[in-house]
Amino acid sequence: MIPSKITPSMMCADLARLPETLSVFTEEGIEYLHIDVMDGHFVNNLCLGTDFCRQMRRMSEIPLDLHLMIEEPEKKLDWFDIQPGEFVALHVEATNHLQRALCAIRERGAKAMAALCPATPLSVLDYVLDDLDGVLIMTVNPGFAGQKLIPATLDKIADCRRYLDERGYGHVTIEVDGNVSFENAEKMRAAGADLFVAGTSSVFAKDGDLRENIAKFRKAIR
Ligand code: S6P
Ligand code: MG
Repeated sequence: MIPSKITPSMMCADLARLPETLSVFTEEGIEYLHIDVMDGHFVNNLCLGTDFCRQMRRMSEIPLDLHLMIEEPEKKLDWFDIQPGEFVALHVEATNHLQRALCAIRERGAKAMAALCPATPLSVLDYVLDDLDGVLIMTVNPGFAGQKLIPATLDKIADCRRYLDERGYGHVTIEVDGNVSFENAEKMRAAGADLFVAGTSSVFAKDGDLRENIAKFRKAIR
């Protein structure tokens, strides 16, 4: 089993307390920072952009985990100054050139990830398995934080782990994103996920302390 890792969703962070939040993340060994980029076309929302990515790289040494919810991402990769070691996920529904786009991410030294909306079948990955470092399974429809888990996506995580293992791609990361609450995270780990997007339903939950939430989340995904 691939070791579990946390990637807090920075669109859920309190920007007024960002330096403090990032110091806690470094001290607690948070592995990635999840950056949601939305263009108002692929999803009905606008969110975080190129300047925010630049700022995050200046403020923290934690590598970025870019989630591009934008149309034709293959034409915009240069905008993001992608760094070696970062994860970059693009939606298979947003490009006609998935294979080429994944290769372009790897050419920059980053890890290429295909993101799938809840209704998108795993078979879209059949002919790009050699070009993938990760699969991002959306467990809500993309666009907004604070939504409810779509229950069928729990089966999809397990199906994805089996699909990868059976084909000899057990090393490929499965990231899960959307209502990854303490309770859901445990089920997602059992289903085979290894990279967990932590948002308003876990690490950034209003009624908890940040460090305590991280400790509780780590326990859930052990
Ligand atoms: C949603 C976005 C996500 C959210 C995250 C929020 O389109 O891709 O990364 O920020 O799901 O977490 P939560 O716990 O509020 O669902
Ligand atoms: Mg996301």
